[in-house]
Amino acid sequence: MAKSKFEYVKGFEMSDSCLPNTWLVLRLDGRGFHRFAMAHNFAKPNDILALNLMNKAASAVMQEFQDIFIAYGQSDEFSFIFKRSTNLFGRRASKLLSTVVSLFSASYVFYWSQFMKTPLLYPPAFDSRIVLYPSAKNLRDYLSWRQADCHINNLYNTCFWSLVESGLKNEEAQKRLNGTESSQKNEILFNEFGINYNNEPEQFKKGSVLLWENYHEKIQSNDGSSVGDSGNDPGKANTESAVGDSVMESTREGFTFRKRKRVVVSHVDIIGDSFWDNNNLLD
Ligand code: DGT
Ligand code: MG
Ligand code: MG
Ligand code: MG
Repeated sequence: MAKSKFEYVKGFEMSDSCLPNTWLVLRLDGRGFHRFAMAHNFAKPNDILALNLMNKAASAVMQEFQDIFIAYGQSDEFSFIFKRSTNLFGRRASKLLSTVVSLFSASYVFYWSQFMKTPLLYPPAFDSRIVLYPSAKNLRDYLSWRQADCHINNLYNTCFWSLVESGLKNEEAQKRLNGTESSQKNEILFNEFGINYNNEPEQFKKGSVLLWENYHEKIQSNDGSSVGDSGNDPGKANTESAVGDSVMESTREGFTFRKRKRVVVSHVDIIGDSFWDNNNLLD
């Protein structure tokens, strides 16, 4: 068929495919979540349910885009790291950004009522950007930067809200903490509020790390009766089974197993070497 005379307009579209063979980091961040958190009465400084909702939405993104091999989240942000070799959407930045951020936002709203006790009062939005990192060191430094940010903010916020709870006005608490070192904030927490910062929940101090984990799903006993999905308990907040990638595997002890993978959430240190030594993620 002949092209219409209008078709030339397509030539105005800009190519925005990302440099090949680089780690593709997509970070999204809640828009105006200072206000959003207040409007929805988020617990201060950390609302565990809101943080778990963020993890749920991020899991949904990983399920859909399995070239994401690690995701890291804290506060109102999430970073998704795609394999260096990914060719998803031809590595087109606008296509990747718009699809991931809209799936994340839709999932956040879709799962809201499963996590939150208050009704959703207005639609949340998230911004997003892509940054490409050419070396493993750059990528690790990026993730270290985000996790260090989580720790710094959490220490500050834990201190700030303890001071406010003890009777200080917001401005007074801010003034008190102005210019203080980490060690001084630790001392304030310990001496004035009996809080040992080291004992604060790992999720608040370190944020959330989402990884793929392989497992064997028991699907059938030798008498042909099916058994429950042993690996995908919906009551378990920290795991999500992947769909569409199962491979019939083996029969052992009268049971048939299927090899599957699922997203697992942990709150581990990703700044030091041991995480990277124990997980073979950077080829
Ligand atoms: P933006 O990103 O420039 O549109 O503006 P915001 O307001 O989203 O600022 P941002 O992203 O730098 O900081 C995140 C805000 O979200 C911060 O004011 C604290 C709030 N927030 C995030 N998680 C929690 C939480 O678990 N509890 C409470 N109370 N607030 C939270
Ligand atoms: Mg921001
Ligand atoms: Mg934000
Ligand atoms: Mg933020």
